[in-house]
Amino acid sequence: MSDEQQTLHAVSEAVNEQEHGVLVSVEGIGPQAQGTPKVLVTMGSDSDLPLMMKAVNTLRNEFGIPCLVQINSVHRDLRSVVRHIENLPESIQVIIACAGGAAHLPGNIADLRADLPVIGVPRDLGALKGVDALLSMVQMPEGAPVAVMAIGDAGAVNAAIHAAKELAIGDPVIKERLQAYAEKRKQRVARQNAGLQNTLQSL
Ligand code: AIR
Repeated sequence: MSDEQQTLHAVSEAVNEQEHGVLVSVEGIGPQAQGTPKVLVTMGSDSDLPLMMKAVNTLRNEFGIPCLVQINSVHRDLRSVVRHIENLPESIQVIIACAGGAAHLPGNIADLRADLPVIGVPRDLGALKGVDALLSMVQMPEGAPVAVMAIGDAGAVNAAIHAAKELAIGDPVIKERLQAYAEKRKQRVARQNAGLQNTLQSL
């Protein structure tokens, strides 16, 4: 098993065992994790986990932000979603919610939690290429906004960055880490330009 598969397996096992979510931080998962969770990363099914680990790993590895991971399905167990979301730890300041298909989880959470920003990540389930999930999330009625990201991997990573930006408003350490992250992106372009002659010759 690769490191990525092992991490995924550990999160999946821990989520299945715990009703109220699993703490994940840069130190580890569940009992190994440290700190208080600032972000809830929730999704309709554990089949969304490979996608949402992109958000979890960006939060913990790039920004050092501990998060709570929890499965919530508004179409399979709506009552438990209401219970979970109404009783989140006080430390949670931002919610990232992913679902595929008729993806009503972020919108429902936006209604349940008028006090917290909700970021939606649409998952591509195949049949409609994720456009179904995107439109389910984005067309919220006035008054309950969901900040919807791109479909798929870019959306999951961007959800974590967006959450970090929201937390950075009151946290200078996260602000610095965001600057460092942006610097790495600039360096990537510089590297591409530095090797451009060779790249052109190889095509
Ligand atoms: N889903 C689960 N409950 C409500 C929704 N929209 C979504 C999950 C997942 C998809 O249904 O978020 O993306 C398929 O789930 P599963 O468990 O069949 O793999």
